[in-house]
Amino acid sequence: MSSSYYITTPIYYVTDAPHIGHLYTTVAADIMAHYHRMLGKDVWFLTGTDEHGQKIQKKAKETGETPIALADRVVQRYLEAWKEYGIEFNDFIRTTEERHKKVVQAFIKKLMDTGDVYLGDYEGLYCIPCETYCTETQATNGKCPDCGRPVEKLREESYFFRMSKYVAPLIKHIEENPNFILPESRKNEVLGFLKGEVKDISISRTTIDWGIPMPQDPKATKSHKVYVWFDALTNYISALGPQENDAKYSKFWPEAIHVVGKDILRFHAVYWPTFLMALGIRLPKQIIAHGWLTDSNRKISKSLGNAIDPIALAKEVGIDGMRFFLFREFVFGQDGEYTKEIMYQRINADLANDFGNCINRVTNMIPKYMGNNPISTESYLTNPSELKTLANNCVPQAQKEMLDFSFNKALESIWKLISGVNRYVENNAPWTLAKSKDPKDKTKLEEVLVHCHESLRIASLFLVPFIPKSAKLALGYLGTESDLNLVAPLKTQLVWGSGPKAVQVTKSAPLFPRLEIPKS
Ligand code: ME8
Repeated sequence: MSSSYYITTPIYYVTDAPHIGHLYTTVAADIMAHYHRMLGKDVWFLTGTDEHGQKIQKKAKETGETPIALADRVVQRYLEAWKEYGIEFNDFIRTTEERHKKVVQAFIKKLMDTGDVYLGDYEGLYCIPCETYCTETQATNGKCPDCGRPVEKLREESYFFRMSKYVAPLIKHIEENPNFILPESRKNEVLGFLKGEVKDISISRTTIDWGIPMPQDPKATKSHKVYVWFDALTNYISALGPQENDAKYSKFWPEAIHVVGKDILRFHAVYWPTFLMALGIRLPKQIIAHGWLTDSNRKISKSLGNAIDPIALAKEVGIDGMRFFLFREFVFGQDGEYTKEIMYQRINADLANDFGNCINRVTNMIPKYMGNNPISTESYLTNPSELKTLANNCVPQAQKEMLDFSFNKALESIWKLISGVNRYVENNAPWTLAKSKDPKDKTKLEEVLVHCHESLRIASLFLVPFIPKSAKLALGYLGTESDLNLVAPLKTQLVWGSGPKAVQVTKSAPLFPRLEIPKS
């Protein structure tokens, strides 16, 4: 297994501030980056913004700004939101940066030299007021799908990318690498598309000014800008600085995992791999497509007017509450209906009641029944118990589920252990054992508490990537924050009995106050 790990999010349009959908993808990548850092991998986590093209140019016109002023303003909103949510990216790329533009131009130049990008005429249905092309199916009754005005047949000079040439090799790659596109259902969608009629695509635009210029070409009669998707997708490589930093590029590029929403899967699973094949660059390792967060079964998005501000949500239910809810409630590959009620219920039930209460109970009982000095755990942990059996089953299971991006299942597995602790406390009633004069009961009491403590150490450590602030606080109360120094990789530290031999436990403050569900 490689020791490097490279994970990316889509680069988001700077037309508007981020919403809960952008947060979802970014936190997913952050969890995976955090988790793999804890596993001892050398991680590179990239996010950023997509700043060229028609959408940005149009929006800037509406707001009365220059496109770059708009980008500079909106990018701050992304940076603020990611800071608030504790997103630990290694790099943030903006497509207006020089380091990016020069790679895009070098790539296009190479494809022009090999003949995979060629000059031709583009013919399509065009809406003049919106300055966009649309397909026959989009233009119902010859009307623009956006503004409803009549579209016209237009022909213009354009550069094309010879995508058709790479369809067969891409199908072969997808079939030979079953994990290249996940989940399976999305992979089949991509294969279905590839097995239909795939044409060469237009790779330049003459209708926009706000874009990266195509390289000089005496054959061209107009000034062309690079198609925004070619520009945007290249970020995953330009950010690694392939020309200046070969070591970084060689180390991380072969490990690339792109996390994307299902809306942009075709660009990542068809366009990008065919561009790379034409450039003679190896393909990314994996493309993971997740579903949409919906509101009344409609995709949550700025353009539909149902966007939800992540910073306002953090104020309401807390950063960790939000991070947890998004990945416990929804199945990563599928759409999920977002409602406030479900969010409040989930956070209250799992974090306030189960996890928070459990930490509170155990860190309260240990000083109460075993005294305020550090307690020694070693002698008790070799004995069997139902918690030990549970931990030995659930924790490896959760680790397996993480590798498949099955966040909800991994959390469910860890919750089996947490609920197990609550049940074990009830069944063994430490408060009754504490009243007994029998020395055997005293030993039993200590063993029960130490086994609860060990289960919570393991659960809290596993939860660090999901709910970093609260899980670290929990480890602090349990007296095992030294686990966070990761002297051994996470996998080893998650093994029963691998924690510190003596721990100083302190009674915890409530980790998650119960939330009052607002009346709507
Ligand atoms: O498409 N549910 O940028 P974008 C879940 N610039 N995820 C959602 C979502 C929702 N309701 N809404 C948005 C672009 N997303 C291009 C990408 S990459 C080379 C260029 C997330 O600002 C999801 O990850 O429209 C989706 O793919 C992305 O935001 C689209 O962001």
